Amino acid sequence: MIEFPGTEQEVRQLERFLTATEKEAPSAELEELRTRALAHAERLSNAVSIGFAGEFGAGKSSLANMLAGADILPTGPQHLKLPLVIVAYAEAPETTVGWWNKEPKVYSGIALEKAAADNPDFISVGLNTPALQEISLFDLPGAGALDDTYKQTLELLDYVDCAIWCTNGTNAWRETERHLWSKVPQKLRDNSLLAVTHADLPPVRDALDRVVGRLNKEKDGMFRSVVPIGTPVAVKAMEQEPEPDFELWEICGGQNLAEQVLRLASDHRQHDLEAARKDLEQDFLPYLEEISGPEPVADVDAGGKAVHASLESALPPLDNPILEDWLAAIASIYNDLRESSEIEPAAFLQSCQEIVEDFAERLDSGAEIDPEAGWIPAEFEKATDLLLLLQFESGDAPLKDAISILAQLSDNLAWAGSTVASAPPRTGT
Ligand SMILES: Nc1nc2c(ncn2[C@@H]2O[C@H](COP(=O)(O)OP(=O)(O)OP(=O)(O)O)[C@@H](O)[C@H]2O)c(=O)[nH]1
Ligand SMILES: [Mg+2]
Repeated sequence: MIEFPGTEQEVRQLERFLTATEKEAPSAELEELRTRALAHAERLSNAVSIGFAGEFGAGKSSLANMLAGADILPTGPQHLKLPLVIVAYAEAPETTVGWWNKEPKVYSGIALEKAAADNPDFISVGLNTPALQEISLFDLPGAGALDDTYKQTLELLDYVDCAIWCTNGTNAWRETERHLWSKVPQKLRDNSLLAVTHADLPPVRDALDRVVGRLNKEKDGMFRSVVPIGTPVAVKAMEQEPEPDFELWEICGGQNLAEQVLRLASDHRQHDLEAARKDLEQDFLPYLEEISGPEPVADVDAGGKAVHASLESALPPLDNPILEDWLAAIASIYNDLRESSEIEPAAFLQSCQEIVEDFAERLDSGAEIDPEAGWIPAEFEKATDLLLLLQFESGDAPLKDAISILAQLSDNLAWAGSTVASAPPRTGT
């Protein structure tokens, strides 16, 4: 099973950086950091796009349908003439008609024919298929050897992260295809597969080992791998009732192709994720730390005792609902810790950060604290950033720091959320 790496935490960190720096005095350095952070956030928030390209009738749409698990794209010689069609995730089925230079139009349901009549530059079909949250499919129009469609294919390939070049196994990897593919940027070629279609047809099947052997010798610098596939057979195997014919699915190449596509997309995502983490660690989070002020000067050794003391100082219960919720949230982390001796430091820090972040939002939106304590929501925001930073450090020290931060915030809430305002001195985090 290929795992698709999650991006939520990194996206949240990037958004935090972007929000926190929005109102900072502009400078060339900050501008460059923000542009970079925005690009990472966009990349990690979108599905990885896979382009299906190849000459006319090579089997692009059939293959995209197979992977989408739906008969969405028209196939065969007589089909409706379509521009680029994107199959992507949507809550409810919808069809978006798009142009490069004007506002799109949206129809509910799957309406390819109606969309094509608008003469768009591209059409996007939204389906409620969970896998499409990770991967979107770009079905390109067929490429001809010598006409404008050749240029159009190259232009559209600019929009995809990975590609599958479909070549018809009856006459695989012709000179015209090689010529077009040689113009594709190396970066995309490194993220592409060569799918040899029609592998189910007897003449292709009989010569398959020899053909794939030849293509494998040629593939270096061109494709990650060469994958034969008999698409209609793979579709039939998956449609078998009461359950798919897994043996047939494997024999016709469906299993291998699906695995290779998933691995391609997941490796691409991992690569983007690592690039974002590197920038967060080296640039964005240190910058945040700089503008959020120094780290808290807390009695680190006091550790859990500090929290204990703060709990005691919060009792007997005053009329302070936000503090009660806060203490319950912290108690739940301690319970998790007690129940599992193997809890990872990073997971503990992340739990702390999530709770602080939730309360920062709650404080921002509600009137739950003393009007005089308007500075406290900012303390929670700063603490969220600090807890993020601590996740990049090793050893026990970050855990102790995190506990001190929680203790400090408890003190703040004990004072600010109480209707009996017995104010302690205003110490910042
Ligand atoms: N036997 C067999 N037929 C296939 C295979 N792949 C596609 N076909 C058939 O080949 C024809 C063309 O397939 P499409 O999926 O429409 O090809 P396409 O590349 O999208 O074509 P254009 O969009 O017109 O360029 C259809 O009749 C498909 O049923 C395959 O692996 N095996
Ligand atoms: Mg097609």
